[in-house]
Amino acid sequence: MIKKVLVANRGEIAVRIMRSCREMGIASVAVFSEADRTSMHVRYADEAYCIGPSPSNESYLKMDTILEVALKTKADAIHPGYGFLSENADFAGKVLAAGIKFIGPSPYAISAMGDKMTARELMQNSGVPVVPGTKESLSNTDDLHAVAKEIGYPIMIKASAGGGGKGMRLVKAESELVSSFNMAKSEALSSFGNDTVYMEKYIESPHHIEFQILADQHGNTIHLFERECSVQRRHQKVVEETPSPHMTPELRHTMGQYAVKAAQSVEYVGAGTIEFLVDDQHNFYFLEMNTRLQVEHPITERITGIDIVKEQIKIADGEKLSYAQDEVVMHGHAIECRIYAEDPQNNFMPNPGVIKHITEPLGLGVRTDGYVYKGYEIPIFYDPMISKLIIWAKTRDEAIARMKRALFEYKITGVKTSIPFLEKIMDTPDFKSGKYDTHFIEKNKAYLEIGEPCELECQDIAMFVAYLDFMKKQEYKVRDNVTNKPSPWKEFGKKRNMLRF
Ligand code: MV4
Repeated sequence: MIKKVLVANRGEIAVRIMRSCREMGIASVAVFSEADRTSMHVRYADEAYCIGPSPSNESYLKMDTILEVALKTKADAIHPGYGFLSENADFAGKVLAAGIKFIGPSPYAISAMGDKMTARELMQNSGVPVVPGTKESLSNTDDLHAVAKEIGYPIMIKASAGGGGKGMRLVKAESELVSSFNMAKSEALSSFGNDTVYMEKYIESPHHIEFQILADQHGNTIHLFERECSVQRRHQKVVEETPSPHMTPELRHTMGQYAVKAAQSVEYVGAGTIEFLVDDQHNFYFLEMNTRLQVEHPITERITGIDIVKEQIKIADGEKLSYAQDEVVMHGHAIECRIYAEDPQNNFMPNPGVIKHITEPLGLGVRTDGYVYKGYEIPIFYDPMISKLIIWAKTRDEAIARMKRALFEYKITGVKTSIPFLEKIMDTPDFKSGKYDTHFIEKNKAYLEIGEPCELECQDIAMFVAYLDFMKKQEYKVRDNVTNKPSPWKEFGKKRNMLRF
């Protein structure tokens, strides 16, 4: 029986995991770097141990130090969250060798899926459609031109050790082929220490649609439907939703079956995600498998009512899945917006700093998975995502309206956030109609532009006009109806309007 879980992570996902532990009567152990001494996951856990200096490679990536804490605290299991050591097969192996349960798949499944060419081969052998391309790795001596011609331009060269967009190159014409091949190879070598690359046909305007799967140790594998993740910026997801507006019941059924097949091809155990590229004709191709909990898992939880972290822990404890496939039903529509501490008006530069004020949205259908609090200083060392806003409503249109309402209520000062950018996305016609693909942000650049901050002179005029306006209205509009004190909500609104002037 798992009675104590060490969470080898930080931030919102560490808190998320500990919440399920608490509901299950399981104690949690936090590990933290020096920069995270005051972090929420440290406060939330039942015990917490410092594992080293702030840079990840001196703390959250230190396998032996984390194992030492697990052994010392007699943790029965380790949950790796996402990022950091979550897809490190050596770590999973070390955890198991120490007699501790790893809340995740086998080291074999992690390494098989971590190598993109191996994953492609496994899928082909199980009859799961993959993007047309090469079976073998490409070497300098191959006739690259003949291979590329057979696949047909445009093609993509990808690093086998890559994934998530790293080490990819688009080749539009034969003239770029050799130089792209050489660049891809050297990039792959310097990024992953492995220069194996392969070729795929380029799918022009695909949707990124992924299926959540769950598999227990008794041979049961189910899927929890899809997530549409096509709203991305530089391979970073920005908005995710389920069900996908691009999906039909028939396609969902077919892709769901292939997702289960894909997981079974590596005897997968735990929670995992099968990523597909889907084109406008509803052709779909396996892209990669993520062998961990995903950032966007809450939207699936919201439409299915299944606590994915709880299932992960039960699976690791040897229990059977709590649900058969036909017991998994979807209800309504869920959307997630990722809130980053970054400046959308300055090329999305990370904007770490102290949270001066935070008011999070509440009310029907609203969930926030975050970890920052008033007075917290966001460290510069880690991912700048500070929270996820997850909305549920009966229909997609209502979910969008509710998301806009919740984004309006979300007040953070001290650091710049992506909230204004997310509000723009919710207003974009292509998003509202559901007719968008992976080029959405690029295509709607002009629409998503947030007004430049005013020139100084312009700001002065705006300030003056706002002042006159304020003088005119303050008695009955800007004052709180009950206390007759200036209302902070209305002040917020005013400041926004001033910047738009
Ligand atoms: C592709 C592709 C088109 N054709 N492969 C980007 C992330 C990595 N997981 C794979 N990616 C892509 N692979 C072929 N053969 C287009 C992308 C791609 C993409 C995929 C999903 C979400 C956003 C994307 C943005 C640009 C490119």
